[in-house]
Amino acid sequence: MQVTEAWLEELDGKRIIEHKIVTDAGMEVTTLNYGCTITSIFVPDRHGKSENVVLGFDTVAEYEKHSPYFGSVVGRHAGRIKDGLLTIDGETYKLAQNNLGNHLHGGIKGLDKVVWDVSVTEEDGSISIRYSHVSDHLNEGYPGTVELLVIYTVTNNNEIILTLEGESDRRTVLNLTNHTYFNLSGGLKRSIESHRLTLKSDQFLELDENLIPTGHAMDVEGTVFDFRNGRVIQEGITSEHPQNVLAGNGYDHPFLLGASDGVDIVLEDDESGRRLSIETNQPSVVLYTGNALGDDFSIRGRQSGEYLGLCLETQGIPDAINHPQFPTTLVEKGERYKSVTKWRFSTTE
Ligand code: FUC
Repeated sequence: MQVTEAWLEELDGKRIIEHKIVTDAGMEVTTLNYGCTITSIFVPDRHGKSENVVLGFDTVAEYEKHSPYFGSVVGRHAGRIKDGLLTIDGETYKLAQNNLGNHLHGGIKGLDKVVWDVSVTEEDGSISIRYSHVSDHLNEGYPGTVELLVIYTVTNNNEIILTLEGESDRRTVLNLTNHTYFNLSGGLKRSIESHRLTLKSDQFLELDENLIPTGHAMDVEGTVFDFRNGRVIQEGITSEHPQNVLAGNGYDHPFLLGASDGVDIVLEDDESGRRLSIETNQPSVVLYTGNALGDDFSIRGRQSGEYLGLCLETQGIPDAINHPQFPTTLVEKGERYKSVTKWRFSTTE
């Protein structure tokens, strides 16, 4: 395995640094310290042909201008928080309102737009890129000075282990995720509509018209939200289920995950034979099928557009602060927040 480093332009007085890791098994992962962004992942198809399977740009300027969180870490709180209001211990904090009067993905300058400090560690059979950043008290409105650490560990087994950690000097909320858009066809040859998803989830969260959880967990049984035995994404895009229609014809929903020890999520593209298996310690995954992906820019020479990529955002519950029946995203002073998700790429017969 090997890692190379390239120094790009400066932003906010800090150097933007790109890392590229190449594994012995033929995987190549490129990242930036701007937003802890994964800009490309090359993995072989069933014939051994290596191609990029995520949405990303070649320049930082394009990330600043167009990116709907392509490959980046989002936070401090992923998803929407109603009216941008966060009440903790009787005190209400006004978060940045960057989505129809609500708060989304950490605000106007969320963690996806920060230039993080970076270091590299090499172990036996893996290389880790470690990003650190201190988010100040009341940054984007959030209480607490929070020390954040994001580690991407790339292994010789074609895995990427994403470890997202934080510690605050006062009670606050934390809910980080990585917002990669996958497209396993390779080099964006096709949309994700024919991808097959298997998800160990009995319930998804109903959304209101602003895509905020209403508080109702709905049973997947008998609906196109039932991915327990695998389902092609297309079925949810053409579905007349009011929740698919409301999400912009597709999925933009949190699915509750059980406490399973093994693989929770499998995404497959039959034509290329590529498979992505995901394990996580998080209580939910937001499945977003790129319903609102703009078509007014291009992605490495390919015009962007709806359903070109699909996100599997393993995380705590969006708007959890307003729904005490769901697992909390509150963290205590000095408590270590730690989210771990493993992506493993392989091929089918
Ligand atoms: C996802 C969705 C949102 C939004 C954004 C870019 O996580 O939940 O609806 O469009 O990403």
